[in-house]
Amino acid sequence: MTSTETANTHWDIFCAVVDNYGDIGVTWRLAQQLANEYQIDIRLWVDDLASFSHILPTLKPELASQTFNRVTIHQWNTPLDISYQPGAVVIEAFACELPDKVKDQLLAQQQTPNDTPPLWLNLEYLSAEGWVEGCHGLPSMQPSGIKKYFFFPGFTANTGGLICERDLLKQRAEWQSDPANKLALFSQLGLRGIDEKDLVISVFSYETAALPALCRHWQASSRKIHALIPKGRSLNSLTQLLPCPIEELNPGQQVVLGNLTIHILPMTDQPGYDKLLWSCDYNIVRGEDSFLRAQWAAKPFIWHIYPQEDDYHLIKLEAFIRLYCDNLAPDIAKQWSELNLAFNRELQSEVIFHWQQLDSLNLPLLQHAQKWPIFALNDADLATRLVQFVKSS
Ligand code: TRH
Repeated sequence: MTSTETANTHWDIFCAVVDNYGDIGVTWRLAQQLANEYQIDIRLWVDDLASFSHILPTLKPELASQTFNRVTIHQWNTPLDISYQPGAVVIEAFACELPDKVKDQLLAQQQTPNDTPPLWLNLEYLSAEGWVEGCHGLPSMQPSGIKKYFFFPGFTANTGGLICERDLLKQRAEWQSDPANKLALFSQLGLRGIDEKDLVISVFSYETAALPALCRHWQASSRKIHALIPKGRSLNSLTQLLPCPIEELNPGQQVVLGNLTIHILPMTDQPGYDKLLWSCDYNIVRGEDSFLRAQWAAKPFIWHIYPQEDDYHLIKLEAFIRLYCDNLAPDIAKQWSELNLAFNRELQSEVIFHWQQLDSLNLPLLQHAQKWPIFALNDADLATRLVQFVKSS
């Protein structure tokens, strides 16, 4: 679909914030990419603008509608108190239930001769599991007689792909080609005392006993290590290492523990967070969106996956590990897999052991991380595949 063909046919994206920032993080990136790269008029409906404002600090949560970066953002209240005008596509993100008004409208259009409701899609969570290929793009007939299609992001050519803006990898490579960029960013974030040769690790995880274990290990490291941690859930696991209650910590503050310095970070907007990931030597990330952005950063990372019932998340983690390690030398693959599994299972001594083992293999791990994005993207990113899917449906 060319930009001309998509012009003036708006799409609606509905996002319910479950918890944390991942749902809105993913939909916000997708909305901007569709608007900017495909000139689609996007209306993003969000039920929790206060959460959204953590990753878009200039957003005004009290406004019913506002426009940022060519995307119109609407407060999604129940019942819907802003009129919904049907467009070409309606996307419900992560199985959020569409508002009744929207469903009624789809049904009315279905029953009107010569009228067709928008193409209805459910954007699913990202998974590297094999079954995703078989389910991607399948329709499900709703009781109203309207088809809803399931769009599954994924790492292979037969899935919906991965969110990655057109120039992102180029911008990242340019940024990383000059070490002055990372040092300027650290200073802009109010971080002091970071030398170019120090090891810098960003930490954005959930609570886990693996984190204080690693911090104690880093404390005794022969090299200076800086852990950059935004105010949030990671710090809940570090209370015993902190000099004061978490509420009293301020961005820019440092906690020095031997050769480890913990820097308290402000939350930044998404472009700022991307640059942080590009600038660190190692990134500890979580959920879905930061996990993917760490891959685009082309640096080694640990993935703290969102915990699910019955440890189902470990199956998802293992599926990704299999894919990521496919072309990795067996000794590195083993240490990197075990490190990720131990981190997620909160196995403290194992985490330290595998971190140490991996230390001497850092260069080949970095080289793998640099090659991975092109391999993971296959022929097209998620927005491109989504536009193609709409065109062919
Ligand atoms: O916040 P998360 O834990 O979100 C999770 C996952 O998406 C999970 O799959 C979902 O089920 C659950 O929410 C409800 O982690 P995630 O996905 O990494 O999202 C964080 C977002 O916050 C991401 O878009 C990056 C952004 N971010 C910033 O913009 N600035 C920052 O300073 C930081 C630390 C993050």
